[in-house]
Amino acid sequence: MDSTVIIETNGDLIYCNEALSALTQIPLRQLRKKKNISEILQFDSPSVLSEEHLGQLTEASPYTEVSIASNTGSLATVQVCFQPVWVNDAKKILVFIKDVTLEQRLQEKYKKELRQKEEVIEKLEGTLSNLSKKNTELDRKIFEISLVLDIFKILSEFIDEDSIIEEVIKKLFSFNFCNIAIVMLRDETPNTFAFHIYKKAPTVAFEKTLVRIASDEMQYQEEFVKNGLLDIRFQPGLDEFYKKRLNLKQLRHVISGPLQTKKIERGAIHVGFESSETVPLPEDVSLFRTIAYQISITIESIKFFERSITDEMTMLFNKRYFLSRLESEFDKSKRFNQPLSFLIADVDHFKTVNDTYGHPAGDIVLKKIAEIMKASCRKYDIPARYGGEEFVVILPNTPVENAQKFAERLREKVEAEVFQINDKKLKSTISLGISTYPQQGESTEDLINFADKALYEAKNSGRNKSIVYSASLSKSKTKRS
Ligand code: GH3
Ligand code: MG
Ligand code: MG
Repeated sequence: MDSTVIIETNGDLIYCNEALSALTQIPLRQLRKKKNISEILQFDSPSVLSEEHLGQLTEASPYTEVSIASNTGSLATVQVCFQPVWVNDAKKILVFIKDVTLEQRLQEKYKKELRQKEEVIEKLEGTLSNLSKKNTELDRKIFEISLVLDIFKILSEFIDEDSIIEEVIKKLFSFNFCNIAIVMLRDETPNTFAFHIYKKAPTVAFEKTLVRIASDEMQYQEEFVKNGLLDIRFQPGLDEFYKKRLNLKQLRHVISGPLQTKKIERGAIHVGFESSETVPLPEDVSLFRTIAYQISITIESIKFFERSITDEMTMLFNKRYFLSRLESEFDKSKRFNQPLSFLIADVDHFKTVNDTYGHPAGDIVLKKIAEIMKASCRKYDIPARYGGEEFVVILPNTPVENAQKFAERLREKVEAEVFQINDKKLKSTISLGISTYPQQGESTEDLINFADKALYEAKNSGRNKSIVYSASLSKSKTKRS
């Protein structure tokens, strides 16, 4: 219900109804004690309530918005209309007050809810875009972790430099990390670098070409290794080098990963995309350089290990490694019930070679015999230098007949060899003793001892021979006894 107030033209209150009390929350009694309407209604412009204005009113004024005092002190907004009436020729004013606060409150409530909804939507949109960003980051992390894990697997499984590098490149290609890889390695030829160029190919893992470059053409490369990522179109020297010398005409962005550690400096691997606009990300550069560093560390430890098990002069395995392998191969043969053969070879009258041609000539003969032995072995045979001019070979899963055939082949090859020492040619022979598990020997010591006795027999019965140990030799001496 609207509030109704009757006032004199000077604003003095004559009457007000209960609705006004409800609107203002001022008890009716108190309201009726108020003298003038200006104590209840507060216009921005006081002239609205002035006697002049109200006295001149001849008809109802339009509704206008105005603040109204309340018991709580807050001001509500109402709409007010002044209507002149004449009572016994005296002009009175009827004031109609419409409560718009409810409507306004509803509107405000609605606006607030709308604002809240907008905020929720805004937050949701933020969360969504954050989620999609996180998703992209997660995809990248999964990519990096999978690639690094696969590469670590390669590094732990493969035990030679070439296989490690090629397997890693295959992996990089399969992850579409690049479609070109250039492996730059110091060559055996002095002052030369070998560039192994790998191109991703549709049917095979890669196509490979080799280009040898003299090191005085390499100044661009060194700079490159330091920088990590280069757009080679803007490196005039490098651009020409890649186009003309390496025949890579459409390569643009190249990441370089040095193959070096604090102790070794092998070269570098460069990767990129040929015939593609793909620009590597900064993360790609650091990821690749980490991979290259891991490859370098692995190669370094492989090289150290290889050196620790190799006889430097003959490049066969050394005695320490041979003894440990003999133990493990012996155990394996026992476990899998397989034959294991073993042979010792000793160069005949080697002292005479030294005495006649000199010690360096003797060395050349030993190296050549070692070469022959290595070339005659299968992948899983273990040839080693036992000491001085004595060699041994472990022949896993080999019965005695095959071991003897192998020994004879070796003996014949050495016999046939013409050793070239400067301008002189000389001939040499070897004698061999063979023992086999399980026919002979309960232990590795037995195998060595019996092969040695057989060797002694070969020497005693004329040299340039191979003899298989038999029980009849049990009483005979060993070569070194
Ligand atoms: P046999 O037929 O009985 O085996 O006669 P041999 O002269 O080979 O036997 P011996 O064991 O008396 O001589 C081995 C010689 O091998 C003695 C040693 O100086 C030589 N020798 C050992 N190691 C090396 C080496 O690394 N280089 C060279 N040049 N000679 C070596
Ligand atoms: Mg000898
Ligand atoms: Mg000897």
